[in-house]
Amino acid sequence: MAGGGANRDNTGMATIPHDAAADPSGLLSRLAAVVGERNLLTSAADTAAYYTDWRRAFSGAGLAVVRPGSTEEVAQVVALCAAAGVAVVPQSGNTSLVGGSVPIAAAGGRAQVVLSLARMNRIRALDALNDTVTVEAGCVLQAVQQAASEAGRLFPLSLAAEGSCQIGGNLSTNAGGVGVLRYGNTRDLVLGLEVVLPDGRVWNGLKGLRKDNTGYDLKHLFVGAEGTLGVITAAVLKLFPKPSASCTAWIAVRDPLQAVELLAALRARLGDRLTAFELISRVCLDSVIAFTKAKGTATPDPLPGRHDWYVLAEITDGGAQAALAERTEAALMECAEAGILADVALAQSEAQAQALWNIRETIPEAQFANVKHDVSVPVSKIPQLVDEGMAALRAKFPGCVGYIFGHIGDGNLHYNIGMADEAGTRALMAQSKAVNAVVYEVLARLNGSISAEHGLGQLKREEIRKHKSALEFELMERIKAALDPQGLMNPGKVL
Ligand code: FAD
Ligand code: 2HG
Ligand code: ZN
Repeated sequence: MAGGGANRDNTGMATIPHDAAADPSGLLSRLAAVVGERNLLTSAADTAAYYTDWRRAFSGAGLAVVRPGSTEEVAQVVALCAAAGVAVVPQSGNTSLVGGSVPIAAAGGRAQVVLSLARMNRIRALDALNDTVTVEAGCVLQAVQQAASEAGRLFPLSLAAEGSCQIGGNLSTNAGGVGVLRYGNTRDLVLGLEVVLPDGRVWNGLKGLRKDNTGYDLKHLFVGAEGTLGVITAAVLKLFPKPSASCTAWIAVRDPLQAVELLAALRARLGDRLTAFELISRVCLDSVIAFTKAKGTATPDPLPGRHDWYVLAEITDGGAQAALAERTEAALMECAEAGILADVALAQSEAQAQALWNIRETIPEAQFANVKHDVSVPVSKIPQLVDEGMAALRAKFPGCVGYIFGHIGDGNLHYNIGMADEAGTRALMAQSKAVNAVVYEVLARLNGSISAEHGLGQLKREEIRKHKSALEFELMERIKAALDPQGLMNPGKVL
């Protein structure tokens, strides 16, 4: 990139001269003038990480990566792109599993820039008495959890990517994770938003109100929109009392039916104290054991015997640890006596609890390559989804293995299909669409969803056409056209 002093262009804006051949419209110079030269990345080395997704399944090139540091800068960047007819791909932590956060490979001739929110990472305010925190969109989720904890509160969104995903991405995907059973999805955790609209205007909806019935609730348009309607720059998030007691149990169950029965039994005994309830198949545990062994660390099997299915449950409460432990042990004992669990290990320390959670959170990395499905059905239909889906898959792809795990308490399973060996899995991945078709057929019968948490991005953009009505698409397209008539926000995603 050429250096040199700033000039004035015909808008009166300061510009930094660029190599004219690489920047025929002068847009890059204008963007650099807004964000500073060092926050406009154009070289292959600097931009590579922004143009490829976490699983290295999607790649596309942009004109540049722009890294604004304030809402005002985001607004100017978006306005400049709109004036130049250049598309904007908002990006937070780039942990999207559906290719939502990177430029599409073929944008129909339209240039794209990646707008990274990473520099907008300030906690603007924490109102402990209102139980709210106001954060910029580029705050890493873990930093928000930490800020809440330091104020004696809980921000309950929690997922394996929490060390790198950012609040703007969480909001834009309406992320789920392991706390949904008790606290809901990200949509349930937001009270207000600040958004830069596709024409560069700023909507300030940063209200910390729990009640506000003054017309359409605009914030919910942007939650789960995957960056197709505007750029979220800040949010007011709900905080909760920080639990003072916590129990973590690794429970062996016969099958998914027993897991669902156990969920009902534990909820009846523990109520909302049951905060997480994750299903883990034995093959997933085995894959974590093998994965960590290959990296030089051991993952001990939490129970002495082998079982086909496990549940990782977390129970939290205020009050004394001893009281919660007693209540939890009594509930688990009753379930064991009633024959709705096969064995259980209750963590005796925070370190033991963390070790159990490490197993769960390592699964996505250990299961990096297979045919992924992020599906949901009513909780009561989970056993059918597993049994009927796997029977249909085995009939069509003999020897296939269901690397199934996930948020069974929310009816959401990561229904990932591979073979027993890597080469077989690679061959199966080449037939992904045929594998998807089998799972989606069962899902349709059970009235489920093909995307429970990761969104549509570019991965499921075509497929979703088969699963929603024409009326639903008409309404979505009208909303898109009303907010983004030029179609500049994250093209090729969702719609
Ligand atoms: P990105 O990947 O950068 O972006 C995601 C989408 O949001 C893109 O479409 C992007 O254009 C848009 N976007 C990003 N920022 C903004 C913004 N400020 N304004 C407008 N649009 C924006 N997801 C779950 O729901 N539950 C899980 O349990 C879960 N676990 C995961 C575990 C691992 C190991 C990984 C890699 C992913 C996991 N995910 C999970 C998926 C992913 O982490 C979530 O979708 C997360 O919310 C994305 O956040 P991000 O900051 O990485 O967003
Ligand atoms: C999780 O719950 C994520 O860990 C990732 O949603 C799911 O890797 C997956 O399939
Ligand atoms: Zn998940």
